[in-house]
Amino acid sequence: MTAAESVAALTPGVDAPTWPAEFAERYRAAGYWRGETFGGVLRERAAAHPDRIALVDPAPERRTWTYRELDERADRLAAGFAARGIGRGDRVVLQLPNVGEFVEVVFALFRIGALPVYALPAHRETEIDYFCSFTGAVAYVIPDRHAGFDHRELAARVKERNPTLRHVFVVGDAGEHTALAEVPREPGGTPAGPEPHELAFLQLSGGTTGVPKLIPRTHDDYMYSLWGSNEICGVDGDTRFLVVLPAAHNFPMSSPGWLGVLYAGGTNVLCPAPDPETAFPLVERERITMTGLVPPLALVWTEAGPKSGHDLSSLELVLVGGAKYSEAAARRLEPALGCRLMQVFGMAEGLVNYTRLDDDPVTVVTTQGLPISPDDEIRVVDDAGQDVADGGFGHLLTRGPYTIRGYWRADDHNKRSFTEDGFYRTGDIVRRTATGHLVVEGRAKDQINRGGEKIAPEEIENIILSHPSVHDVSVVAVADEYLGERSLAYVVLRADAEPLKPVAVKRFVRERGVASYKVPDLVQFVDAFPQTGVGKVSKKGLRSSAAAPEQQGPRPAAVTPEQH
Ligand code: AMP
Ligand code: DBH
Repeated sequence: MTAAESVAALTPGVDAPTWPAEFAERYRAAGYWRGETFGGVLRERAAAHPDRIALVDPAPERRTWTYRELDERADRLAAGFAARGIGRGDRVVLQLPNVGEFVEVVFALFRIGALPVYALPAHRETEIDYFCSFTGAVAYVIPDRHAGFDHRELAARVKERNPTLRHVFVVGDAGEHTALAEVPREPGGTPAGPEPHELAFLQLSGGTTGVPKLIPRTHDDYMYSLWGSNEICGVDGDTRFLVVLPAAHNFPMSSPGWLGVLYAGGTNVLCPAPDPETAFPLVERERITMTGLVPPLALVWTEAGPKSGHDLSSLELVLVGGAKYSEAAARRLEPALGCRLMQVFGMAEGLVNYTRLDDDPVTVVTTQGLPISPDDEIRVVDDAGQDVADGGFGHLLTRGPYTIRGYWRADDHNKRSFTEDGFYRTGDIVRRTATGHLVVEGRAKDQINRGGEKIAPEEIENIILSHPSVHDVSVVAVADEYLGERSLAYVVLRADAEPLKPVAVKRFVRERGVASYKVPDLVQFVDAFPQTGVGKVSKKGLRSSAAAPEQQGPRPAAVTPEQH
């Protein structure tokens, strides 16, 4: 890839549709797009309050970064990356757990205008290979080992297959690769950074298709989602935020997330694991004021809070989102943790809704909130695309100052996921209350929401279909008391195939190298699927006939719009 091609990749409109000029002008005029870049914001905060603590990485020994240190380290690492030939518009797949280096690397890349591609720690060879090849990534950043998995071996295999991938940087023991700590860190010499309207990074979508979609976010638009969130959540320089969920997820990054907290000059504490045994001592010791959880975790925290013996009294606000939070569970959180609850319904594509601190308690436990911006356009439409009256169920479409107009290099898919006039088809079925609050009632998209982790059934179906004994497969959601939903694979074996055990199907998926949350929770062998008129597998039929045997779990989730 030439330098000119790389820089083109930064430019909105080149690899993905962007906001038409009249919208961009309107968003600037309204003050939403402030003309800031992430690299510039960190520089300003470091000048304004150099000695405040920006980051705490508590394990294995407590390390802290002041704003000045983070700024300087990002600068030096940027110079080091540049010296190794990483430049503007280059893609860098970043797969780190919640460690200080995550933030350092991200800001170093922001400084040189290279684009982080945010992989999750759980991703494995299939996903990483795809991110590297699809984006033409020049570098891949990993931990040496994490959660019992050696990322260096995977990286070596991925590098072999991807000629664009020139560098593997390792946090820790580098093995055959390059230690991040050894990247030259002479001060200065960073090339000109990106413009505010240019791309900042590629975020991942949970997706509905065989391969994940990449979400191009600009400095201008993402920054608005941060400071807009900060205003709603009351984030300021005194906020002490615990990053409990994987830092690469859009929710803990931006709603208001660790980036929002850095924008406001507060302190982030990086939590190495989300369980109460790890998190509660940190809440106590670091005087945490705010955090964000997915519903299953919120349940665990709610159970554990009152009996933990830890002093959680510093906690002021817990945000819960990523999947539907039941009213019953939501009611229990505030008394159990002694703090306020805010529900958040967001998406990496853009739109984020929050209940408000001055909402009445019933609204907080029964709705998923209001959009950040007065210029978030919300439509709730029926199957024919006609607006439904407030209170009625419909498909949520949205357009606004921080919602993308198209995925990255996905022209065909974009035609389906966006309307001609640029509304994103969220795939969510919602109801809008008289106050404008949205209630998530279901889903029209073919996706499984496993406690906030999104699974595209098609991706897993394709893997199972490649098993020599499998004739056909359909992966669907079933209700789960703890996770909300989990995954069930209906498998039709070939007539001449030896019988298979469910565990063999699960092992097959795991061995193909995908994130473990995508491995089907349940496998059921069937003779045939219900057919639709056109002879295609009917997922609706499957869900309603889902005779999951007792040992395999409860009846299927009422998640499809057809069931309302
Ligand atoms: P993604 O597009 O992968 O970022 O995932 C965003 C999706 O997660 C949304 O479109 C919803 O389907 C789901 N989601 C996020 N927050 C909530 C919530 N609070 N309640 C219900 N669903 C949610
Ligand atoms: O699920 C999500 O993707 C999500 C949830 C809450 C999100 O992206 C967000 C807030 O910003």
